[in-house]
Amino acid sequence: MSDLKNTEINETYSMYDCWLKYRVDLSLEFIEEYRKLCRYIVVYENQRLITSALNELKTAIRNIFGFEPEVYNKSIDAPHILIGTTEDIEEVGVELRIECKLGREGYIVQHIQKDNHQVLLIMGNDERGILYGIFHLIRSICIGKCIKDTEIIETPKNKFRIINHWDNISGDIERGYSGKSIFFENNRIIKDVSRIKDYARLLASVGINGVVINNVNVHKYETRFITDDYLPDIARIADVFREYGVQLFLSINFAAPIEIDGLPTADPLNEDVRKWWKKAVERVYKYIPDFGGFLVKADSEYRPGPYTYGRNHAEGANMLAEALKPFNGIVIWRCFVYDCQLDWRDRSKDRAKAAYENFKPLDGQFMDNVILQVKHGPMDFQIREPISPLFAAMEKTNQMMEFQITQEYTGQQKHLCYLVPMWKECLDFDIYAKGEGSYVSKIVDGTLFGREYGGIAAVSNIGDSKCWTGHPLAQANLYGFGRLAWNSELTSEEIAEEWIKLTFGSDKEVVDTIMSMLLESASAYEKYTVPLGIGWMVNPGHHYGPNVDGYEYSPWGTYHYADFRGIGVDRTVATGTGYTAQYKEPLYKMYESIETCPEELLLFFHHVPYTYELKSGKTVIQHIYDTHFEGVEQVKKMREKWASLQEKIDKETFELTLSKFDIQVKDAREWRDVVNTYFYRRTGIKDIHGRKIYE
Ligand code: GCV
Repeated sequence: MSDLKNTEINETYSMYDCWLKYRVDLSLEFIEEYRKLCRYIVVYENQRLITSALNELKTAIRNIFGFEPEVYNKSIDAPHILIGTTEDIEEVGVELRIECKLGREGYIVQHIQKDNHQVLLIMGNDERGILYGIFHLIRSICIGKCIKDTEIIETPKNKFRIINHWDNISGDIERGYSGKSIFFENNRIIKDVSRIKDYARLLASVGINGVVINNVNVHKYETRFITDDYLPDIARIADVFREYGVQLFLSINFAAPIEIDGLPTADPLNEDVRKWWKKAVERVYKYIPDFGGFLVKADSEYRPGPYTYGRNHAEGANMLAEALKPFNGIVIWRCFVYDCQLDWRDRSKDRAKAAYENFKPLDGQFMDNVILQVKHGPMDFQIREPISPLFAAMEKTNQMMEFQITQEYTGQQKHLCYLVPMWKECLDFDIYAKGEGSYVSKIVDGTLFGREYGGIAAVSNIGDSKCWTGHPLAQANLYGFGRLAWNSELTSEEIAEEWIKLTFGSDKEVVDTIMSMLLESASAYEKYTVPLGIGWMVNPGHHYGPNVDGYEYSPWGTYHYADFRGIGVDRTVATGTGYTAQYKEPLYKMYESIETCPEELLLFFHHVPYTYELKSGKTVIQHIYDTHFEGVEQVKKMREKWASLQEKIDKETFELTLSKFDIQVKDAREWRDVVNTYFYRRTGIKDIHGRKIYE
């Protein structure tokens, strides 16, 4: 990896390599077999991406076995690794053991006999497939899989697997907790791209194929990214990502025609505006021939959009889609559209209903190169939300999932919160769009509604911190996102195990300990923060730390309605905002009825008295007290577990992570005491266990 160029002193260098450390237990008996095969590589093609793939394989072999493999472009008389696309391999007449049909970006790794030699075949459907196949092989060796278990035929489930950066040209990152941007610095695009290259490798190694480098809130200078002022430098970044099969995308400002060229309007139906965008798009492709397309936040949190001109979101998106279509570019249009000037006194309004209300009526009106990007929940990346009902409502429209890797509401990378289980829950959720078995994963990958485009995007959690993610263990979320976007059928445990072994090695105690920490972390966070799906209760603005009424009287529509009698938002049709009706049956009835509503979402859907009895037999107030005490104890235990690994983890990583746990223990206590005290003062109801709750 390149030399580090950053100023942070407390971060850990060893974690810079993340999961590409090549830690292998060389005493494993099958290692010898790999060693023999790795001596020689045969590769027939020599295109750019294959070169990167080959370099990755050579680097891995060098690091793992300590020798430089010999590379040939013709058949050889010895065991070897054979690399090529389906076409190359057909040409040289290799017979596969299993008949297979690979999809776009797919690959096969198979152990075959050729001319009396053992050959390990890595065959990609295309060049990206080869790159992913090579990373699969490296991963398999490092996590201790024998050759037989390495064999695989895989095609990614999701066509688009994209990271969204909320980086600004100032170098600041909106909701970034890992230092400054690796793309921008002091209002300029960074000159030295070596760190970007390291990042591209990391992304490719987990199957990410797209990156949006700038914030969806597009400010003054970033609006000009699509002009000659910035495109030469942006093209340099695109070049770096291209080598790793990662397509570059840009967030755009819907009002760009006005802001850049002084047009009187940005009305999407105005002919001059449409021409303006066509020219802008042509310009972008002149610099970046494989440009991915635009990501758009419009009519959302004060950003401009089609509503200003009395147009709808389909009209806005289609204008851009038309301009991008001749170049095979796409528009990713965000559905995070809601009224952020609500009046808390008006109980009939419900922010949760907004995405569905804005987009459902437009189903079928979007061009086929538009994808709607929908946040997983109807609110905003809370630790517990129901799935957005919009996913089930847009049969004739391409849709993509939006997750948030950066931990805006989940501890801001000071707290350990492994998010993969939550993402899995979302993807595995049966939303009944077409009856039973309508899993969200099948909507976002396009298969349920037969859509061509689909995918998963997530907001990045990296910055120029030496370990990329501020908290070393937060790397697991970046790794996990990539793996899940590639294959949503992987389990949280499988992903965690891979990540731990690749990052810290295969020592059983290390693997078991970190695994248990990761897997309990999100539920611990939920316990000591916000109860039963109510969300928010954070300090306004920066969103860190407890403030139960922080947003209660604000215009943002994020209320809990706690009074001295009860708490929760009544979203039922019978007596509340009617949000439940946005779900298809049987979900509508399930959420509508307090008896069948899943308890972890009780306060999201219902307003209940504090004395309401849960299935556990506890009252809501006692549940709040108990979970907050438990959550703190869990965090203390996680800290102890980490401390027990002192001898087995490098000093810097160990100490940095321990310091994060110290913060987490302190913060969890604060959350416990603020939340419990708030409700104790509101209700006057004592904790049945008589624990200390402040007056
Ligand atoms: C980029 C939340 C965040 C904002 C973010 C917004 C969005 O409101 O707090 O920082 O803006 O979501 O997703 O557009």
